Amino acid sequence: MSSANNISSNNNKLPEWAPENAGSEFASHVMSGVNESHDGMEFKASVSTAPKRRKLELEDYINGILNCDRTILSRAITLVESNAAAHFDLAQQVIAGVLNKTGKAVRVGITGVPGAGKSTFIEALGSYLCEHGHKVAVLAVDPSSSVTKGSILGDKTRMEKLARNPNAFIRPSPSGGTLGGLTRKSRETMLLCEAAGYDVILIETVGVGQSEVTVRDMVDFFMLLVITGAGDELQGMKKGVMELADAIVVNKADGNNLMKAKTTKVDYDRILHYLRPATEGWASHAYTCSSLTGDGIAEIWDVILEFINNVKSSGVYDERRRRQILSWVHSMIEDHLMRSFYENPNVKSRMPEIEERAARGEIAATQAAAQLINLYK
Ligand SMILES: Nc1nc2c(ncn2[C@@H]2O[C@H](COP(=O)(O)OP(=O)(O)O)[C@@H](O)[C@H]2O)c(=O)[nH]1
Ligand SMILES: [Mg+2]
Repeated sequence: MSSANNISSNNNKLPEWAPENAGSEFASHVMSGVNESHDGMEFKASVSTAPKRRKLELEDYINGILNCDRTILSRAITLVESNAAAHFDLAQQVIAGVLNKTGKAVRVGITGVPGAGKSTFIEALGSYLCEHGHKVAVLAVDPSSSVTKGSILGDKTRMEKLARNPNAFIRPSPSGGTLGGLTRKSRETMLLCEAAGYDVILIETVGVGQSEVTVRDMVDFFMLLVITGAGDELQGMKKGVMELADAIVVNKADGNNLMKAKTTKVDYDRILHYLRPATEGWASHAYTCSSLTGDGIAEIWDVILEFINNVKSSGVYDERRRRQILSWVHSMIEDHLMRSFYENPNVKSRMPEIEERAARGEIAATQAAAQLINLYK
């Protein structure tokens, strides 16, 4: 969509979120058109010098992912994130082709208010895990990203070290679309990363209502990251969010803040004691850590491992994974039906008029809904 005169300056432009040492696999190539009054057949000079991206076939995607070719993994994720109907079928075939290699990773969700230190925490935990032989994929679910350009984009600086680690793969939040659409994309991205051999998936989400519930429904272990001294002690934290958490981690337990963080931890522990547990058979506790110094990071990973062992042996793990798949199926059906309803031409053309009559009180809301549904049927 760029205008003709800035096309050439766009060649090889790296997106903002690409790792610092990223190569051309992150570049977007824009081919310049033929300028001369010519049929374009013989004139070579106007053709971009950038190597042409080979079109990948289904097999290329599948083999590339299974061999952990990061360039191909990135392109498969782009395919999954595409809103183009033409890409959907191929994306689904790719997923089907690697599905039996998925599901083995430890899936961890991390939420908290902006500034709590989620990205810094992920950098610290992710680096620790890479040092200990794991392969870590970092994803984000951020429904606000289409408006604010995404919090994880600014995180490039926070995750600098991790982004350079060959055993880490960081993918920013897909932009645009409904929360339902973002959820599908994130779930499918997670599966592709697992098939590529990433054995720990860390999913960051901003604490804005529905997205916590969404991520809770994608992961095994869900963690709430909090800080001390942000106004009132519990930062207006909703009980509902705490009830989703398998652990509450008081971050920034360092320097002058260390003692306060320890007190805050005790406060949270007391509250957790009275809440319904997020996971059957697991008592959620509060912990402290510093993502800056690394203090407490290893202990939190130990808690996650203990949790996984615990739920695997009790059967809660399998049961949750099963439920998550079913809720995924249902949410895709709902998404599909909603779209097909609102895009139905009959519904579309009569909707404004029927809505208006309902709004003016000429017909009951129930009647309006029934009329529209009949038009759809
Ligand atoms: N002192 C201290 N600062 C931290 C810690 N973790 C994060 N920060 C700082 O808090 C700010 C917000 O961190 P960020 O990771 O972007 O938070 P996010 O919005 O939750 O992802 C940054 O300036 C970080 O350097 C920590 O453990 N200790
Ligand atoms: Mg962040």
